[in-house]
Amino acid sequence: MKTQVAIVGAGPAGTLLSLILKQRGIDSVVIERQTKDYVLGRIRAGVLEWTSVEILRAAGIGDRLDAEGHRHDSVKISWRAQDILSIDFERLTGKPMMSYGQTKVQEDLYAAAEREGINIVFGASDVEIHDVTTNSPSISCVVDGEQERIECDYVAGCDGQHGVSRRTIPSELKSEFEMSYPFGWLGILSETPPLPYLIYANHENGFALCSERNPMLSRYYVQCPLEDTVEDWSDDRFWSELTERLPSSVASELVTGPSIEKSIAPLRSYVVEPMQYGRMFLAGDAAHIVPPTGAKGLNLAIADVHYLSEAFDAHYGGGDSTKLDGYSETALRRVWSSVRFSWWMTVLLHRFPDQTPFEQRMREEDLAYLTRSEAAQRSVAEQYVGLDL
Ligand code: RFL
Ligand code: PHB
Repeated sequence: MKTQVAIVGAGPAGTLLSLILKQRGIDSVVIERQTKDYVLGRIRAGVLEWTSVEILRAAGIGDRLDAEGHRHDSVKISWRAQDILSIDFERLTGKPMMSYGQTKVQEDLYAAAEREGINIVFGASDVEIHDVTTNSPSISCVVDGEQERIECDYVAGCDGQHGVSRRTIPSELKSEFEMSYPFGWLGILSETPPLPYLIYANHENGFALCSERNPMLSRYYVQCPLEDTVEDWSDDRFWSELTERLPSSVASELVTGPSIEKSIAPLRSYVVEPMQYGRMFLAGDAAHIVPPTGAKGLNLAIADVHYLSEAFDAHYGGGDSTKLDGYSETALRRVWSSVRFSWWMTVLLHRFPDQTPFEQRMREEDLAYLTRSEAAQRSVAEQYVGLDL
């Protein structure tokens, strides 16, 4: 096989890239390790920045998003199960954000890719990337027991946190920045009506978050020790812990029910620099991880794809490679800004096992300042809804 851009990974980053490239007349092949059903079954992000909504609309997949997504003008933060602060994005920034699950984004992307006749190869194993420092890179893999090779001009590494692309960059040519947090998030889905708003809670038992997927599907999270397993968390224990971490006025509105999904995710911040090596470019979780507290992971993946597709367009459409050469530098500016915001939200809202009473007071003072200062709220609001591209 021969193509212009070989894309490794058919998550949101890889599939969106192939779709935008197709619309600009650039040919690609996408190679995915998992099956389509497996990718669609992963329960992940739920919140889109307004910037992401606009990128998805421009890629022609805004119809269902506009019909089924739930616009939120504000988000709430509570602490000590008592104080509640509401940050009104629409008033402070003129932009809302959108609740629309990653599962639906992925379904929309696969449907559009199919309509456009994009070649996505699912179930590819032993994926290896070759010769990206030459003018003729290629990818080898095994599909249905057959060895395949894809020759290409460029490689886009969109293969997530555990992919092969990042490992292709020799260690002496990359710098890695990392922080692991000493807790995880236990998340559940339940077929119950969600609260009408998103609320993040800082409580002495730990962080909690109430979110949604649709009018009859709620998504909730509680901070838990890293060693915990889902077996440690019966539904009853989950609901009673969540209720305790919320102000009573909020808890009284909660509708509980059996969970239909339950999983634990560790929290981590990670960035690799640069995001390019020879003719290979990294996008999304392949290059960076953020803890989910800032709701930034999927949005960053979408922003990377925006920059990368613009760069390929300038190269193939106008013979100008300046944007391709500068891709890493451009993408990393937004990456570091989101990494900082996600780290700050995580530190502000979680209980660290070894934190001192002084550190807790600092968090509460941050929250009190946010309550009093519109300037501080505007700063949080503009980062949450997403800075301009
Ligand atoms: P993905 O989605 O991991 O897709 C990468 C794809 O590459 C495939 N792959 C390979 N393919 C071929 N060969 C190989 N060797 C391969 N290795 C891997 C994988 O099978 C996969 O299909 O990365 P991508 O596209 O960069 O997208 C990133 C997002 O998925 C991620 O950042 C978000 O889900 C993070 N996230 C959130 N982001 C938000 O913007 N808002 C949120 O509200 C939000 N909440 C969350 C989250 C992530 C969570 N978890 C589970 C980590 C909540 C949670 C709990
Ligand atoms: C979600 O709905 O899954 C969600 C919402 C906000 C976050 C993280 C996850 O910060």
